Amino acid sequence: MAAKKKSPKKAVPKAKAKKVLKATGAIKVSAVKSAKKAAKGAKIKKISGYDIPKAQAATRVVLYGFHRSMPTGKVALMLAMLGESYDYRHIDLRAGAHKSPDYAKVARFAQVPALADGDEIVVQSNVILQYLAEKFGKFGGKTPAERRRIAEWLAWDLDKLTTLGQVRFLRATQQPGQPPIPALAFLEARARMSLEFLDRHLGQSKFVAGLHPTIADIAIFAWIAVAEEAGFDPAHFPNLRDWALRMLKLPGVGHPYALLPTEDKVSA
Ligand SMILES: N[C@@H](CCC(=O)N[C@@H](CS)C(=O)NCC(=O)O)C(=O)O
Repeated sequence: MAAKKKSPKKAVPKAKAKKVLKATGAIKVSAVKSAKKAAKGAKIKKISGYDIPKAQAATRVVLYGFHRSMPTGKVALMLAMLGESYDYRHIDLRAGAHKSPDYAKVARFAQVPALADGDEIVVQSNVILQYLAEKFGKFGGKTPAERRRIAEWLAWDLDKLTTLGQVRFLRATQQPGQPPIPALAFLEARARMSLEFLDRHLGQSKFVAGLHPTIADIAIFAWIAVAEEAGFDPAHFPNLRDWALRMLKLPGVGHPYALLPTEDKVSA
C-alpha cells in the first residue's frame, strides 16, 4: 500500500498552477532551466553511423533515441537525475533510421530507446531504467518489497499509461480532414481512466511507489509531461499536477523535450 502523506497538502496557488500546468508549455518552461543545467558542458557534434567507436565503447554510456519519443525521454530524465553525462545518438524515426542494418546491430527490437554501456546493450525504456537504478544504486528501491512495488508500476505504465502515448501519436499523425481512426476513442477512454486512477493514487501517495521518487515516477513523468498533446488537460487531475510540481523540484528533472537533443551529442 502506498504511504500516506503526513502533513496536509499545501494548495498550489491557482495562478502558479495554471502557469505550470499548461503542460507542454508550462511543465516544459519551468523545467527548461534545470534541463539546461543538466546538459551544461555538453558539446554537440555530428557522428555518422550508429556503431559505437571502439575508444568510447569501454567508457561511455550512449543513449540512442528520438526527441519526440517519450520512452527515450524517460531514460534521458533518469540520466539527468543521476547527474550522469552520456553520448547521444539521434535515430531519426521519421527517416526510418531505426530500420537500418546499422541500428539493428544496436537495438534488437528496432526501436528507440537503446542504451549502450560498454559491451552491455539494453533496450525497452523501463528495463533501461531498472538497469541504471541497479548500476547507480538510486531510484530503484532498497528492499525486495520496494523493488516489486516499483516493478508493478513500471508494468502498469506500459500496460495502461502508454495508451496516452498512442493517442498522442495518432493525433499528431492524423491527416487534416480525415476521420479519426476507430481505435482512437478506445485508446482515449483507456488513457483517461489511467490518468484518473493515477490522480486518485497520488492523492494518497507522495510519489508513485511511496514516500520517495523512484524509476516509477520517472517512467510516468515523461507521459504526463506530454498529456496535453494527447488532449488531456492536467488541470483536471489536481493530485497529478501537484506530484508533477514535486517532481520538477528534484535535481536534474526537466521536460523531456528540454532534455532530448535533435542531433547527435558527445558529452564533454
Ligand atoms: N516498450 C518500448 C516502446 C518503444 C517505442 O515504442 N519506441 C518507438 C518510438 S517512441 C519506436 O521506436 N517506434 C518505431 C517502431 O516501433 O517501429 C519502450 O518502452 O522502450
